Amino acid sequence: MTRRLFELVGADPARRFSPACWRSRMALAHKGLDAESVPWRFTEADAIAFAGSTTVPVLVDGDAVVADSWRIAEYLERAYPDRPALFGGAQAELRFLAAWTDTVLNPAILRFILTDVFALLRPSEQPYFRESRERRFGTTLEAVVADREVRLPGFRALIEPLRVTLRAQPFLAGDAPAYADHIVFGSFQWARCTSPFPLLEPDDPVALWRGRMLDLHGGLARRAPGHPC
Ligand SMILES: N[C@@H](CCC(=O)N[C@@H](CS)C(=O)NCC(=O)O)C(=O)O
Repeated sequence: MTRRLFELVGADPARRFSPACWRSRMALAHKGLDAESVPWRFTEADAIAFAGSTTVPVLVDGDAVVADSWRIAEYLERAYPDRPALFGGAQAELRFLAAWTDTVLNPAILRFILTDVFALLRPSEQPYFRESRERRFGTTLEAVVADREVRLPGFRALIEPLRVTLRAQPFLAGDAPAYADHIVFGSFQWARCTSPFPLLEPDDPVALWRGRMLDLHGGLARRAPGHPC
């Protein structure tokens, strides 16, 4: 297969857990495209240097090399215009959703799953992860997650806009899923693939939507190694 997607893994190459990589994996599936998964680890900067990137996802599609999940979605929309649309004319508005997810939702989720992510990494990667994340948070990984039970109601309140939207319609994009859903789903799939911590009540409209997303494309995301939810 000439199409390859570099996806973040830890010790287990089958456990793909990056939120940004899941956006791209779901975007590919949305377009009806498969891509060989190339497992990539935090300490393997050299392996993606050809793409001019230090982060994944990186998509190689024939001669095209595209890094960054947003750029990958734009590329797929441009290269495969006859396949189901990702943006549906809402590309400009979706920038806000992506920015909210990157700067509000993902940092909030990370404070619940940080030590669980650490535990999934190879021993050789753990020092990089611990040092870089402890520098970012200004404290230990363990201290970041220590009060997660106490913070749970605050997290559930934070995602009220998702809940309100999903009470009114089955998907963030409307009646059918599209890139709006893949953006946010990547974050909940990141949590599911790394941590047993229950972020959502089972009857939360966001949890019910997550279940619908897990079922898409023959259960592509549900089959991925993760925790039941
Ligand atoms: N804006 C980028 C973010 C990519 C990103 O931060 N990827 C993470 C994995 S989710 C990564 O590769 N991190 C490498 C590191 O922290 O060293 C995108 O959406 O593609």
